[in-house]
Amino acid sequence: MKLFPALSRRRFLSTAASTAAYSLVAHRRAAAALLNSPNQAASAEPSGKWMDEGVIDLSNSPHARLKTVPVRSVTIRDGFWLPRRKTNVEASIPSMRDELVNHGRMNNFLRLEKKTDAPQQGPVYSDSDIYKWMEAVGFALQSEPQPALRSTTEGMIQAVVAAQEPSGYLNTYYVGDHAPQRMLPATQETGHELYNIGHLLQGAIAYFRATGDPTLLKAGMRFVDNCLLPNYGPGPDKKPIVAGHPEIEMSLIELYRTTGNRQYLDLAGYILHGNERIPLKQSAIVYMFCGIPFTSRTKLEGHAVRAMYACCGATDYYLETGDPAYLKTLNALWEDLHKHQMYITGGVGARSEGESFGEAYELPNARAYGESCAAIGNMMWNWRMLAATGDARHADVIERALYNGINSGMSLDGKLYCYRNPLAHDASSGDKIRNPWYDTTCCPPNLERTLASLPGYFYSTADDGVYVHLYDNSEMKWKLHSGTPITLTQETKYPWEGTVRLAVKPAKADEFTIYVRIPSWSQNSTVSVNGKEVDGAKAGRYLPIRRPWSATDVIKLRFDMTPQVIRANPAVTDDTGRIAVQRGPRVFCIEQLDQTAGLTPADFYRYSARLQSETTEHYDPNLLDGVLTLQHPGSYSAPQPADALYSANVTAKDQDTATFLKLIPYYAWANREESSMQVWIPYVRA
Ligand code: FUB
Ligand code: ZN
Repeated sequence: MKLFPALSRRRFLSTAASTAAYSLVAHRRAAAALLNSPNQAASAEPSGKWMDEGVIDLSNSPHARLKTVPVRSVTIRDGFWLPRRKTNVEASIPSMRDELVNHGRMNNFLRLEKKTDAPQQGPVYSDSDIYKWMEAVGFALQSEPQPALRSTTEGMIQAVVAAQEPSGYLNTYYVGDHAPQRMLPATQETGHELYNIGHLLQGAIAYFRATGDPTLLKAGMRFVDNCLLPNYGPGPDKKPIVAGHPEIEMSLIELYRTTGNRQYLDLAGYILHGNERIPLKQSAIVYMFCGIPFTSRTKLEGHAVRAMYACCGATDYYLETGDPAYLKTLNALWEDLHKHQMYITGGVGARSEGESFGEAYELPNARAYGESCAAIGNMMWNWRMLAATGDARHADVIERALYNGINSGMSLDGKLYCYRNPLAHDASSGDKIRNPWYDTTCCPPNLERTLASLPGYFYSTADDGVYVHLYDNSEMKWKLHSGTPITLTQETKYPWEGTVRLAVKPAKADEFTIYVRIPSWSQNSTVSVNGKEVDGAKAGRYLPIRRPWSATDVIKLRFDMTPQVIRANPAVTDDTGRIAVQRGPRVFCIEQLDQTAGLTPADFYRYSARLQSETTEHYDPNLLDGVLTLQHPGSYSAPQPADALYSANVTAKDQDTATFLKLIPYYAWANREESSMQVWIPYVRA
């Protein structure tokens, strides 16, 4: 039996047109009108509500305490993130496109149009990498129109759409000999069909929000409307779904937000619930983080990216439905993340085997997996949790992951990527940590879409005012819920320095609250308004400042950037006897090539740091695109000619040649010649 029998062209068009039957809330009519009239929409200039939608659109989400602001409403100016974002657009996105094309990923689509006879290339999830790249483009275009990039992308979108079957089915792997496997239960477990479509939808929505062009979005909707909704779901007349790699849930909910069609939300809820009609082994339930009710989960386990994406979808579901069972589970999982599973870099996923979470406190350093996608999933999940709760602890995780375990994922020149983000590295192992291409190339376009969407993470609005989450030179031009336009301008050298000047300019004097985030690492923070100190700044909280604001008001924030020596919970045995150094939001590390002791890469683990010693700082504009380095007193044990595997009668002298350790920010490691690296450094008492 064919799962998706081919429709006649006429029936296909009429089915596509039936999407007009959505139940729409009034303010979504403009966007929906575009979606339902292809000719008009394809040529539409950006205008209307879709321009105002954020990284995710929470403007009508009843259980979102915080609402997103449009990506285009925030301009990041010269500071820490601007060069990274510029590199992303000028080097990463174009070079990644070349890599995708050169590795046959576009030919996979063109082959279906008979424009090439090149064989299918790449794993079953290869289509998703094209879609994720398109999402990066979509977000980049939301910040700045780039005609050349847009026109290249339009050509690629045409090729994708042309590869769609009249039934709405779209996948470049499950064609020809593979077609009979479509959506079989076993394929659903491992075949990534819905994962691919989920990424198509996210890419299409970002592109639509950038340009108003719904071409790709309509292709995604055709799959959902024609292949999924009529055939899959609860009830005896429909087939069951198991989302073997969660991703479709959050994208269906974003599609619901974009169109107002409740069926998408309900389908996401059904998938999050799991369906016992597809019996799964316990190991699959753990690994895939799906297949049983999400609300029955009690801990993070299995494949880290799958778990993070499932948590994103579940939080999205909560934001729309307010189902308390979801929030309860999400909070329990978050506690598990925070107490047992997250690296100091915000990375998650300890084990290479199964790319998975380990046991509680299992956080090895050199063997750490810490896939870039998992750290990004962590950020995306915490973004949703922040919206649901308004709790600054989620913004702290976002910042930690962003500055460290995510930012490490892309080289300074924007053309090499980490798949794994270990916290220690032995250069003599031959393991090359940054590469331009991976056959499983999920991480590079994921990093690109994250950097491209970054402006959307700086602020949120709430009924009583506005939240400031992240700090960098920037300007937001948006509006309060009262409708009053507001401009917020940050001037700062954050994260090099801890002061931020925040100029507040409402279009008319108005009373509202500005919630400024006091990072959890800043134990001594001061906040003032127009020179007058405001009491109550507490680390790890938002400080609400409610008053009548007018156009000349200025908030000044001062965060404590003193380098901090961090120890891990003793249960993290891989960190026993070790310390890490953090300054502001950034974690530091030692790279062998910065040290003066002259050890070989394999001897790298002979360094130790002296506890209770003062760390000094030095900004080096010529190193690693300009970095602040730290110097910390330390020592090393020189290799002995007769070093045995085990030696008796060791004296302190054997271990103790004094030196200074030079630390660089973790994100910048592995950007020069191959070098060993450590975040967690063994310590000796001073
Ligand atoms: O399965 C698709 C992606 O490939 C996963 O998210 C990554 O972990 C990698 O396995
Ligand atoms: Zn990845």
